[in-house]
Amino acid sequence: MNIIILGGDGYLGWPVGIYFASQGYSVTLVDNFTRRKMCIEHACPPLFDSCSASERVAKWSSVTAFPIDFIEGDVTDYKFITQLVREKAPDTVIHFAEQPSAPYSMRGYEEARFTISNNILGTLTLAHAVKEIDETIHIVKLGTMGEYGTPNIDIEEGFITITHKGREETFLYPREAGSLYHTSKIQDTDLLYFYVRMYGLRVTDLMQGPVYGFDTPEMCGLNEFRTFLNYDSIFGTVFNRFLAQAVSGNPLTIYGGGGQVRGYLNLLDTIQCISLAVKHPSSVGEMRILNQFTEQFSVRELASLVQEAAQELGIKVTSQNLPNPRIEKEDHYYAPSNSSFLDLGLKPHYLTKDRISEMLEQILPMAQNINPDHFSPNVRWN
Ligand code: USQ
Repeated sequence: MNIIILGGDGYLGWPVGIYFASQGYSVTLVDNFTRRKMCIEHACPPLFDSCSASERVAKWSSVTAFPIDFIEGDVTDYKFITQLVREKAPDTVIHFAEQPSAPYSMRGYEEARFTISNNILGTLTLAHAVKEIDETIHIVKLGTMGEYGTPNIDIEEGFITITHKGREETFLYPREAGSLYHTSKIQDTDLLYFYVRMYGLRVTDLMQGPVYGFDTPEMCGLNEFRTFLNYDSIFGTVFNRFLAQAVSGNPLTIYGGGGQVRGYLNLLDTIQCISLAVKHPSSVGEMRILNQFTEQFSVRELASLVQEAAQELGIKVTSQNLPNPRIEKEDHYYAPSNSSFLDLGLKPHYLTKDRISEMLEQILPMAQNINPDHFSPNVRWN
């Protein structure tokens, strides 16, 4: 199988790429280094000093039996994408090449504009290129659980059947974003659904919750093969931030009351889910939407789990409730379904105390590199 991974230099793209390469797939990673550039621009260094993308790929290809191809390019460039898809003739294109941060998208007009244009145009460009070249190519697109928001009813996987005045119809599940980043993902889903209905594309759209973790077996514990992990308030996700705060002796930053519930998953389970989606593709003309998380926690619960695991290692960790920089519900109903991946065979790595301790131990040697100035939130929604 021949796979293109757009956004192959990112937090998820790289570990997913080396996983598929190790499984014998022919893998092409594509990236324009937006994430690296944004981190430099906003002075948000990653936890592990990763070498350049080309050095990392070259090292990978020289020490493993699974070479990877790397191409620099922009997913919003139609000429580039059509040439790439024609030349590589992939079975699957995995699309991660989006601006992934909610706080970044809410920082100001330029950031909002970049998020909306990069994300929506990237999806449009890919869908249009696939329609023109070969509509049987399976597009696996990373969406987000945040597309649904936190409604006061159960969340289905993608669609909901509504009976209205005695008639029935199935629609995309209602969406209600909490940031411009999440809004861009909603528009992506809508665009892809349009291309599926009009042109018979085959799409899997993954509604993923916040991911944590940084280590996969393919990295062999080598720093050069680590993923691009942020702990700052713009690009770091909450659990990864809590790990960095814990090992560097800083209080865990709970926004508001900490009752915000989300569906979380281990990086290893992101890889499993993507692999299951690729191995069990949607049909031609099918828009399949799968909820991608394994368990749900409130922010408060996550903080307690980290505190307990740290205590077992002899590290005392405190927490603080900061005024919430975001506009979001802090006390709400949350009941999303996630049975599809379990039915496909997902074996979740749940967040046990042992797993948290292991992650804390792995990043303890980095503690002196962590800059606590990056912990306090510096983007407010209003
Ligand atoms: N939060 C804290 N303290 C922190 C950071 C975050 O309490 O130091 C809270 C936030 O207010 C929010 C929750 O933790 O209620 C999750 O925040 P997050 O920064 O981990 O996640 P979010 O901004 O929603 O975005 C992340 C990824 C995004 C992905 C999304 C999945 O950056 O790419 O799509 O998780 S979801 O949250 O389900 O929409």
